[in-house]
Amino acid sequence: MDVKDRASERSVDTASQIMLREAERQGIDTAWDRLEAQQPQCGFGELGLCCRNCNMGPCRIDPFGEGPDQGVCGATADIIVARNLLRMIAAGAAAHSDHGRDITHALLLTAEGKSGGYEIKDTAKLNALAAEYGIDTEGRNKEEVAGDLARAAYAEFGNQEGPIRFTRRAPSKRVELWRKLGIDPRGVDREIVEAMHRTHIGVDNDYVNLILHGLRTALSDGWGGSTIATELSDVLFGTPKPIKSMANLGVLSSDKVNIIIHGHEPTLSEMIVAAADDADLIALAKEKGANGINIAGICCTGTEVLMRHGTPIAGNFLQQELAIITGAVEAMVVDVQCIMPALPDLAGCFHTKIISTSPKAKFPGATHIEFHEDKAFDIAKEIVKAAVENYPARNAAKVKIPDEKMECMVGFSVEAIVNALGGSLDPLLDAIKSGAVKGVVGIVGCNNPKIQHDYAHLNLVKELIKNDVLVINTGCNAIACAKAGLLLPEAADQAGDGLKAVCRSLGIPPVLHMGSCVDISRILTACAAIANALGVDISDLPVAGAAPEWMSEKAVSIGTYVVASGIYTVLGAVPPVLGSANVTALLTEGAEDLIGAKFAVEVDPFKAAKLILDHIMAKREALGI
Ligand code: CUV
Ligand code: SF4
Repeated sequence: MDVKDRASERSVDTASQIMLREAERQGIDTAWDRLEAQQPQCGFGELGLCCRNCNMGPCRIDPFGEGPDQGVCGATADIIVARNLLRMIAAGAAAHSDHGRDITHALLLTAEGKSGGYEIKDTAKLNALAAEYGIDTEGRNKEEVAGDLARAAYAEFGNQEGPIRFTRRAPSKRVELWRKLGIDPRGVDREIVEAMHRTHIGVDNDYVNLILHGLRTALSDGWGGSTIATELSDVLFGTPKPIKSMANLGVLSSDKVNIIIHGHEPTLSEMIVAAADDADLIALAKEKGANGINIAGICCTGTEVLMRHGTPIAGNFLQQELAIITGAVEAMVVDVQCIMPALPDLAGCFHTKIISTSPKAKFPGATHIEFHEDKAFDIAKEIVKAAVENYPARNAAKVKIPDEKMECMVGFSVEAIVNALGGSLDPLLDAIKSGAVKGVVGIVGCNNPKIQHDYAHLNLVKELIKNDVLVINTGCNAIACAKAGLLLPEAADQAGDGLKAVCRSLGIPPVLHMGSCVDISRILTACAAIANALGVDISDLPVAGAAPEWMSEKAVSIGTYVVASGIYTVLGAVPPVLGSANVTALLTEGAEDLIGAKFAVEVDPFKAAKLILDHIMAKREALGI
């Protein structure tokens, strides 16, 4: 196969195709090549049938019924598959929630006057959250209130009993159902510890009981750790409002110092963006022959500063390696999550410095400049300085920046959506009732080289808006849509007549960018508000979720809390559960009776759109609209 064909088979994104051809020309391997080298991937793993939970194993179950049907301890396919899934949920919930905890810590330091440069940016949100937590605001300054809020949220991570605050945004019917099933979540730390306990050899051996705890653990992430991450980030950095920016690798500059921020926690990216404005550092950049400092993001941390500052976004998950191959990146600054361990070796082929910053995430071969919130701005300046000083090492002959970038409009927090609607959700509810908007679908999640890059994301989104479904999105789906021009009011031209008219009258895109992965909490909050306004449960709404190209354990936690919240969810990549017919049936059928929503798996985005549209029409009919 020639080089051109391979690149266009791997991605639908022109900028990525250009860089994939460049990688091939230079003999550089990327995730796509490493996926090929992994073929055939382990069939037991694919089905979820291998267990390493004790040292009598590893054990595996023969899916064809010819080999053993139990592990050494007697664990069956049902037990092994359910335990493995629960561990994936626990890991994903841990990632989101540890992020939330770090934000809480930063808010606490800021409230106590001990942070290195943060300030409380959104007092209105602070007061609204304080009211939710029953914290007194009368006659107190914002630091006092924020201190109490941060301490209350901090304590909830380890909440042994009782509800966690933000779960009570959900309709009372939903909360009742969680209680009845015994899955109303406690603190996320407790749920994760219990998940690890239950999956230890010889503890929980009932697949239904295991999966139920999976729902509870995921709920403690979605309505707990993730919502805390979102809400406290808004207090500290400002609640996003619609703002325009640019997306794709073409945002890299040919004559400025390019710094890419990649990872997740805005505590770091906010400060890097601020430090890049520092007059001394800009002067230093000029002294080194550059025309200034250009910051661009990858993945979720890029999204955080994209929606709050309009910082351009260079790409989504599968573009992290491609960005380095442009030869134009002085530093890629990383913190935690979704950062490929392949980066330092790859950067070694160029002048790019990989700068790791988190004590939790070190990368052999990277430069480690440890970031601490109490000295945030000073450390950020040190990091930016290291990047600037690397500019003279750039080899102009190796620079190849694809001339591809697209304008986008981002930052539709729930508050911003309500604002765009003129102060209440009513115009959206009316549009849904009249059928101008058939329903609302949240499309989220990663890229996965098993699926042509961005293909499933874009086609599912286009198919839905064409059928008058309003799409809200986060994470790597949002970045895919940004690059394709779908996050612009003009994209309403691609929508059906009903949605087109609504978008035109409000001046909004048919695809609303709600933020990073932890901001799927915004989608939960929006669904809860809509359900409460209509006096129904979330599971009654004409809404759905989808993760067309997911890969991370975080996505498993997300999908699970979305379903546990009553939202039908279609996955575009097959999760490792097919080894158990019982677990598969529970997730894709039985869950409906249990919690009013279920999973579906559909790799083809056009068929996935059809499943979602059928679901939405059925929900509309049941509501009598
Ligand atoms: Ni947190 S989890 S690849 S960056 S959406 Fe993107 Fe989003 Fe998945 Fe990671
Ligand atoms: Fe094997 Fe059971 Fe140990 Fe798993 S827990 S490795 S199935 S003996």
